[in-house]
Amino acid sequence: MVDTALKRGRNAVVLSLHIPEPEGRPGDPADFSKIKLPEPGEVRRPPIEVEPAEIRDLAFTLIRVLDREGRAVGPWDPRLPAETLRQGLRHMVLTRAYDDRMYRAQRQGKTSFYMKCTGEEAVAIAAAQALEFDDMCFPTYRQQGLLVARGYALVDMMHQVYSNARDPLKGRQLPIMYSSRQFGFFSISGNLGTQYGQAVGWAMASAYKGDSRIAAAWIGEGATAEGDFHNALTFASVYRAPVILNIVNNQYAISAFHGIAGGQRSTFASRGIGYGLPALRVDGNDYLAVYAATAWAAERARSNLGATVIELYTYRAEGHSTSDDPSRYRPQEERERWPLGDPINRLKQHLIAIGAWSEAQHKALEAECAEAVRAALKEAESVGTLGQSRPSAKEMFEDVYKEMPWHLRRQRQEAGV
Ligand SMILES: Cc1ncc(C[n+]2csc(CCOP(=O)(O)OP(=O)(O)O)c2C)c(N)n1
Repeated sequence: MVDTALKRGRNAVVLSLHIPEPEGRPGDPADFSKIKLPEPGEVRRPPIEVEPAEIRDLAFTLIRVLDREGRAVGPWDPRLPAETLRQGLRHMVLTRAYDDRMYRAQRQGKTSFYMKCTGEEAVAIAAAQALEFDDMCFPTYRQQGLLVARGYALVDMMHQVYSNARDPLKGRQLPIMYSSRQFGFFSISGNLGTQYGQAVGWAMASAYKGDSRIAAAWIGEGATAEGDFHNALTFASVYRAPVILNIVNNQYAISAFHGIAGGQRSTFASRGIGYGLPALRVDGNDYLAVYAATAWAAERARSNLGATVIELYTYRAEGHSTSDDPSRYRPQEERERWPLGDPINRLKQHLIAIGAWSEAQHKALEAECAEAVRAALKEAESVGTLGQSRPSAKEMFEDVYKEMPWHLRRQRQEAGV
């Protein structure tokens, strides 16, 4: 037997683990000075036929379109009509108003749980607008903006959050875990990462059937540490699945900063490189950049060129959920210091810069969205909030078995429903 102690010698280095540390803790100044930002318009836009190996650098930079003055610059400017931009702005303002109101409803004891997407609205909304309505979305709990942009009724979202008698999901999901086949919104899963494999599988099936629809999936940067993420990328790459694989890097996974998922070692976009996938890193608070990158990836997918990984670089402006208090683990003024600003303010500023919007119109839009939320809430609460109203008990026996087994028939009889 070899004496390993002897082989190593006396001066062997004592092994230690590296534990990533965030830049700041509560009480520290918010410091984003280490973030290197290319200028807006600086990053090239390759043709969709490009070989992934030729664009590896795009996984380490940041595609930006909007500059500080609100101008759209560079090759990624999607040159959208003002009407599309105004629609995007409306969807974002409405999503924020909905989130604010439902957060308050939770604090008032009307539901058990709520999650906002504040500061990340462009991620879902610009993508929804760049995709076709019948493309299939596999979201996380932070892409409620997809439903809003696709025109799903706010009141139905509220019924779901309240699990009341009109809950479209009949009380079978946690609040905010929406699902709508009709609106191409796959059931949100509480188990992080599962949607990635499902999206790739759905996209493979679409190609296998000779369909024309593509899939898009979203995952948080924290959940990229799950095996599901890596399995999905393998299949997406091998079979050139028509799917867009979005990674929403909002810097935090509850209280764990991005470094715990590997964000200090490399960019999240760069994970695509190992799988031979094209990977773009995009300013997620820049509505135009998100739209342009999604459109690029969608065109690739529709041309049988396969999957694209997109890291959307953004910031979770508020708590993870109503069960979280970010002041316990991050510096206070981070939100104000985030170098890429707020997606709503930036699109608003752009529309004003091109003469297609005004402060007065913006105020009116905010009031209109607040009113739409208020009216929907009134309707939802007339049915009932959590526990005041519930789906009929007989629902729990339905939709699982084609032929109800004898023991369930008996239980149903015993329950008298
Ligand atoms: C498989 C699994 N592991 C852990 C959790 C608990 N959990 C819920 S949300 C969350 C953080 C996810 O962070 P991230 O993926 O970055 O997305 P974000 O919430 O920031 O949008 C964790 C750890 C879970 N729901 N499922």
